[in-house]
Amino acid sequence: MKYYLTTPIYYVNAAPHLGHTYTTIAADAIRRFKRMQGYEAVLTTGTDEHGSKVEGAARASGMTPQAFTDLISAEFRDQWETLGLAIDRFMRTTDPRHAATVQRLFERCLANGYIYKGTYTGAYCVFCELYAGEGQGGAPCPDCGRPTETVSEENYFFKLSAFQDRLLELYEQQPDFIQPEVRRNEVTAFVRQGLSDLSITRTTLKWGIPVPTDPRHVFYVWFDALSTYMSAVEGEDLWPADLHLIGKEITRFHAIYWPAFLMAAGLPLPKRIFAHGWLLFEQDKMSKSRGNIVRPDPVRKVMGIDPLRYFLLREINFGQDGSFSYDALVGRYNADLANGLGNLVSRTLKMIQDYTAGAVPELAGGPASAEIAGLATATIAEVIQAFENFQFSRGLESLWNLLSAVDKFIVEQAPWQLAKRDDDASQAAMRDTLYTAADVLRVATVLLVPIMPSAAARIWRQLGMTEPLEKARLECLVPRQLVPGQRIGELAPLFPRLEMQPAIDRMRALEAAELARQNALLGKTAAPAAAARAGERISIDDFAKVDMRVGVVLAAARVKRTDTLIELTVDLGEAAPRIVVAGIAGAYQPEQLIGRKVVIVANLQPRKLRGIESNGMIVAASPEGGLPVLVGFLEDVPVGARLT
Ligand code: ME8
Repeated sequence: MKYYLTTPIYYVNAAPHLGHTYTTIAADAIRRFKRMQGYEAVLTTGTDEHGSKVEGAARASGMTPQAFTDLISAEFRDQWETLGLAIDRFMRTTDPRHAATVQRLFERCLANGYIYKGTYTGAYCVFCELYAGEGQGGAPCPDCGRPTETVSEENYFFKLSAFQDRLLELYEQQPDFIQPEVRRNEVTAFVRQGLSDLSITRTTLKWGIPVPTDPRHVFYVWFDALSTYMSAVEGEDLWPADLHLIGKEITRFHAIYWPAFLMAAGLPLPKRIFAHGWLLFEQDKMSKSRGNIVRPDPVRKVMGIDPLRYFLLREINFGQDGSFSYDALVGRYNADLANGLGNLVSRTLKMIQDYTAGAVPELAGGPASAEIAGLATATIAEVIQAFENFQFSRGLESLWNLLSAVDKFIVEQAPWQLAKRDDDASQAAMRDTLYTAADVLRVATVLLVPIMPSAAARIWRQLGMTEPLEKARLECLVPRQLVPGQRIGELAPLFPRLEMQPAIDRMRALEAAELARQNALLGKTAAPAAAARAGERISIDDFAKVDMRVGVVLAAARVKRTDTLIELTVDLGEAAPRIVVAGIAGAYQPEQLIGRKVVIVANLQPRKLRGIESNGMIVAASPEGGLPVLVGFLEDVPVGARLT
């Protein structure tokens, strides 16, 4: 019995961050869960390496696209390995095996009459690589809000419009094809409005897979990217996929384009697409373009990867958006893992060591322990059911309710008092309590494997279990199977308590170091590198290249959907005022800036920030760890004066 699942293949224009990690951890948890149900589960991930954005990123870092993609793809692969994620297939879109699959898919669609050549003129968002409809560009991109551009060129088109009815029928007949429900409804409503044909090739671009019948064209974005799910398992008996796990922003491509491509090619469709919500950080979607990224490795170094897995899957309802914060992470770690699970394990096993000479005692079968066993039976069913539906948080909540019930049971039974009494009834009750607690820990450990595989393995060893944990099957999991007489293993702390602030400070410091490392990798000027160069001398000619001028702020407004940017209209004494976007919203209110004299670097190349073209940069002091302070003058200076 196979179970084939995939994550998106991630763009290599950014290094891996916690957003990518979230999906990949969830996929790894599902893979482990399916394996414990006896499936031969196979997980594919990989990297999406073609397209103009990647070409641009490579250029910006002074590398060839191939060298650049090799580097960043390896970064993803290494990241998953460091985090101990069980990836079975890692496919790159630059792999020749992948090109062969894309070309075959195209040829099948062509042979079946679903491909034609045409001219497209329309609005296109370069950032999202998304067509925003026919006609002229300029309007905001429906996804990111940046202005679209007008494009016109000869392309190969895919007849997406021919699939409207078949897609609606698919959603109708297989209600769980798109999950959760909210995404299914969105997609259905979108398809009902009618579908336009889709341009799937480009002649302007070189960094892509050539169209087999017309190599002047290369495949563009989604036809190429989606095929990875098949190319990764070409020649194996794994297609169709059982699950494509994705973030919600790419639902449309997976739930509309992908089944349509496959229908056109006469190939089997994936069984399910599950689109989870966004991981937010500082109230916004965590993403490279917003610059609000956290990386997983600093967290791993401070508390291990299992607590991060637990946090992400417990804290956020899978399918909905949820926030990441260091406070919440450390808070949950201490409450649920250090004080909760970790404490219950160490307390129970320590008592077995002290009161029953390190061997699991016999079960005497009192009513209180029977109640716990009953609760454990119900919990097993609840957790399996929840995980089956990817409701990790709900499953973990049930499991922690069981752990709390056992905690309470231990306190009520007070085995430390029973142990002191010599009578048979007290001794039996003490043994009953310890057996029951240890047995629930065995049950909980098996259920925890998908979520915290290494912690589960450690608890398993401490319980002295001899059966390999990998062999445990969820359908065989029943309470009261712990064998009396089994010697417990060596005890060791599982989740040492963390001091909140020092732990956060350490993660932040590691995060800064990781950011600098990634920036250096991408050939960007990282903060530490700039500081290192601070001692270097430049010539007067170098300085003369920088045109700094005095300006006065005429208008200022916060840029929508950011906490950092202000759009300034600045008069530099030129024919028309300029728009300058500055990251100073943390330090200044827009109204404070109006009428203020500022210094602008006037000869910088224009740069788009949040869709707004910034023509210059405001000069400010940037104290380490503090807010920016704008440069100003004690004496009056005329607008347009040059700084020399
Ligand atoms: O879209 N919250 O690649 P990508 C939750 N190459 N998930 C997040 C996230 C966040 N803040 N940020 C990223 C692409 N993700 C295409 C996919 S598939 C054939 C091609 C995760 O690098 C989430 O899974 O932009 C999201 O869908 C994916 O990373 C986007 O990765």
